[in-house]
Amino acid sequence: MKPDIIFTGKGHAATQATLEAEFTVHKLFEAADKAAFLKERSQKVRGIASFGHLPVDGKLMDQLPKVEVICNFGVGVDQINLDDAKARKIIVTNTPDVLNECVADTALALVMNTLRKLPQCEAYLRAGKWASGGPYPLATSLGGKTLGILGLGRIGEAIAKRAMACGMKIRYHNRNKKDVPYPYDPDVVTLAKNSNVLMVVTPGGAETRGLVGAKVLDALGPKGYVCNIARGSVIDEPVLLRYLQENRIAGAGLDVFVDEPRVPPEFFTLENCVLFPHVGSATVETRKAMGDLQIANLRAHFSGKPVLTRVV
Ligand code: 8YV
Repeated sequence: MKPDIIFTGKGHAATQATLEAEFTVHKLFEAADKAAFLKERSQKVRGIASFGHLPVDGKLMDQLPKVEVICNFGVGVDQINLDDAKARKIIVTNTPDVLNECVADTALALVMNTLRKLPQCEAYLRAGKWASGGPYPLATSLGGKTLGILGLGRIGEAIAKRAMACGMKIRYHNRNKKDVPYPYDPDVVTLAKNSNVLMVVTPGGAETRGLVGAKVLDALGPKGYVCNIARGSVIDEPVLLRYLQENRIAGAGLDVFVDEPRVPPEFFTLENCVLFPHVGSATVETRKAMGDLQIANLRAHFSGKPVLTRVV
């Protein structure tokens, strides 16, 4: 008998196809009446494969009391209430490590594009302005600048390596000092003060909500840049928008937003920011690796083995 699992969102197609072959899949995201959908399946669903932003909280867990495991597609599990899962003895897994290099590539691209304004340069050329308006205004070099990494985990370390190859210096702030060759700052305001570019890599969720707000942006100052590869929620988005509009910081590079895929349209007309549609891990290779890990976790659990990458 195939175990019954729920898909919370439309996700990686090949991963979902494999899961559909091995499990009896119920697509919550397609249900018009979600409460009725869950009620009908409440006694048979034993697992959740989470894709995307739909909150997986105590309310959902209580509607599916037979759930034993939640396997997320993605390293960030901020949409899953881990305390609620723990209280119900539900195992949660994610897809760490397999995306580190890819996300770090995107992070470096954000820094480079934000300081050098390369997307804006290209738009200038495509708009036919080069011949009429002359060269695009000079941008800012990466070399010699300090990249302050907020959240020096495995992805942060991969970003540091890349930034150093471009001649940047690295500092960081984490809750705890690590055994790494980079200077540590005791809080995020100090990190911002000591950095030219602040790179947000810290996980999303209640603990980091709005961590980068006015005080941090003031510390960064009018020549400072902020880049975010983590979660939109870590930055106070309305404050950031105002600081960009008023040139109170030099620029921002954003791969993530508070209410994705909706982005406040006021960002679209600003010259001092570079915007990516959450493509940190978005390559064929990396998404396959993430899907394989999610599948492996589900297979392990339902064949009575320990899961591979347990969060709680
Ligand atoms: C993906 C991510 O965009 O792993 C994460 O936490 O944010 C990204 O890699 C996401 O998981 C895909 O739905």
